[in-house]
Amino acid sequence: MAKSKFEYVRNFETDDTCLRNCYIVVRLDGRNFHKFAEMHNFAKPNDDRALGLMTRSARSVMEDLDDIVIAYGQSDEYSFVFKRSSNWFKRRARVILYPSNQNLRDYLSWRQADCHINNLYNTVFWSLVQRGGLSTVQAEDRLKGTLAADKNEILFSEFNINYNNEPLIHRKGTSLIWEKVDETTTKQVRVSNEDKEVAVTRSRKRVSAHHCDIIGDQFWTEHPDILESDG
Ligand code: DGT
Ligand code: MG
Ligand code: MG
Ligand code: MG
Ligand code: MG
Repeated sequence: MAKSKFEYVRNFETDDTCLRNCYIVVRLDGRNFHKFAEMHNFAKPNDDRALGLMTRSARSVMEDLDDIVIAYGQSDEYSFVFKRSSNWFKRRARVILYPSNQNLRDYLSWRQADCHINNLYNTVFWSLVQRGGLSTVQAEDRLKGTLAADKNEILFSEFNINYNNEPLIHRKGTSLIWEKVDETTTKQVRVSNEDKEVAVTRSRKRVSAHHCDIIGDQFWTEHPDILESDG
């Protein structure tokens, strides 16, 4: 078949191949999620059913795309990090490139810091509204200009909440990574005319969810397989 006169539009695509050897990060953020959450009566500030659904969805994306080394989710967003050697969608752009491990960790740290700032604010805000009887406007006024320490203090002295004891999933978000697990199954084998059951152990990769700090070194030291070495 002759080439259509529209073929030429493909040339517009050729230039945007992402630089080789860079992690590719795609962050998906719910559009106008505020409205969606209202419409479906989400619990405030954190709706655990919605969080669970987000993580289930992200998990199936990750299980489908072997090239994703870590996925980080909080609020209405998930960031998917593709390994440096990934050739998915021919490395076509409209994404953000992070060439070094430090750059990539800084990106994820930025998202986790955002999670903390917002969740602390939301936790105090909705405590003031739901338990303190303030209107949303009054709660907003009350929190204007307050620092993290002030917010912790309001939570503690007025609502007996120690913010550090709030669920990790809300304070730290969710990191999905590949982890090796040993799976043991029994197998029927025939040995010298006898049926025998033998245990077979094989190593398998599985997506596991973590709600820990990813800003410090510990997480990265404990999971050295996520990042490839620089250089
Ligand atoms: P955008 O992203 O500019 O289209 O606008 P939004 O509305 O998606 O705003 P964004 O992404 O900056 O902030 C996320 C919104 O989603 C924020 O208004 C709080 C809401 N949200 C996220 N998680 C929950 C939840 O678990 N419960 C409730 N009630 N709201 C949530
Ligand atoms: Mg936004
Ligand atoms: Mg959004
Ligand atoms: Mg949330
Ligand atoms: Mg958002």
